[in-house]
Amino acid sequence: MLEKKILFPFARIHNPMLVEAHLENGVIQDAFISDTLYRGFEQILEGRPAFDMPYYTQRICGICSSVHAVAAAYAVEQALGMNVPPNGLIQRNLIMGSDFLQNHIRHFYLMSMPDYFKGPDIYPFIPHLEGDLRLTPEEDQRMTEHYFQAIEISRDAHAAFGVFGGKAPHGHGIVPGGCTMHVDADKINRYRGYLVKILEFIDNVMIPDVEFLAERYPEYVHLGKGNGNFLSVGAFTQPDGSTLFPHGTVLNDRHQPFDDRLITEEVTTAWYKSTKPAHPWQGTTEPDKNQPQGYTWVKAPRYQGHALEVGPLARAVIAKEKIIGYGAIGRHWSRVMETKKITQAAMIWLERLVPGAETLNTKVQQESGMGIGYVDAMRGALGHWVKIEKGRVKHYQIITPSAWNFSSRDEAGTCSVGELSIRGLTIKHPELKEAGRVIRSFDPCFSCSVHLIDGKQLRTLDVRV
Ligand code: NFE
Repeated sequence: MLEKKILFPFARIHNPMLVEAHLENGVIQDAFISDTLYRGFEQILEGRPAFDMPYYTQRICGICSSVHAVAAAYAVEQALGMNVPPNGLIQRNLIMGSDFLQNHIRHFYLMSMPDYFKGPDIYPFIPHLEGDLRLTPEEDQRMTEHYFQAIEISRDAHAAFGVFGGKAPHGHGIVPGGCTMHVDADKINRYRGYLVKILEFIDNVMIPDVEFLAERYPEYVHLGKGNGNFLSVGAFTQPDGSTLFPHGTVLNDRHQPFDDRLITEEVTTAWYKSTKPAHPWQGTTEPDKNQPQGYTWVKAPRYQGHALEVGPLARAVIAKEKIIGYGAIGRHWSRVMETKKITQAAMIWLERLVPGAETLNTKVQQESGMGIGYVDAMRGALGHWVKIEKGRVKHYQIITPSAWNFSSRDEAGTCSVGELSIRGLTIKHPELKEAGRVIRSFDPCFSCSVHLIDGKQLRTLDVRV
């Protein structure tokens, strides 16, 4: 029997996602995943002072603000020929590292875990999303305690962000040329204090919890895999030029270097004015809700024509690190392990900060130019492309990680890794809980694609979390 199910708004992700699943005899045959709000940032940025880009673009999102600041700063620095002092580079890594930590801890416990345990009869656990819950009452109780601890620990990660960023989210510390915060022993010690607490939580609570989850729900380690093609653009540039996360691609099981020129974006089935597939230097962002095949505001980024998976699992594959699976819990496992990697690196970065040394160099070589800023963000590959004329933005394009993972379909009909990952899933739960487990494992963020709301369509919704 054929059945069409629509879930909207899809809860426990960042912002409004609509999932339309086509089922036959309880198995998902196809799915369309739609971002229902429009992002107008490319237009908002045009004509504004290039030096303001880290501040403006951070407003794209509240959960991944620092990565936009860093990508924008890189792009402007490349365009104008600027050099960042080592203290500035390290400070950026510390700001961004703490942002990754708050994100991953929050995502694992607050967004994803409620798919696997019941919780007590209080908000936010009621009404309960019953079905296929495998924890004993004692284990459930333990997971509930960890859920509430995670709120405090992710707050500590935000406090660490504030040490060098001034505040979180949308910190004030990252600007073209470096960072604004004076480095002293007090700040280093405060940041280290938060890190010690976070690392203890990761070692004693979070890693055991993800391993426990993999043991209790073993099929989900593999269920929900993508197409096996991965991208990382690298992140956490260090003063010696190396990056903590390497960049690269895996296409048809072959590791290859990443080449920016092979990226295109197209809008065949997205609500934009029709254009040919184009590199972001040529790409435009002109909304057109009348596109006959349109079903989402997310464009279709492609690499040599391939839809790619991005995020912690992709980074682990590209870095040739241990993975336990390519499915939903495989992604969670890689994300959790990444928190440990970042925390350990941050301990070393702290030691390399030089109290009193310069953190910022605003000298430019020219007032016009073109620059690219790549950062592998919490959810994966993020790119900013800027053209600057006489200090002002002439052209800006952004491709976010969730645009890679949840793109619209392209001219050839190829769907995103996110849509592909739930095809073939057997659904028993009336609210597609099985698909929810898989979709959330990507840590989708549609707020990176959301900035103007159609006020006429606003309505109040009952949302089950
Ligand atoms: Ni809004 Fe973001 C990240 C960016 S989009 S969270 O990570 O860029 O997926």
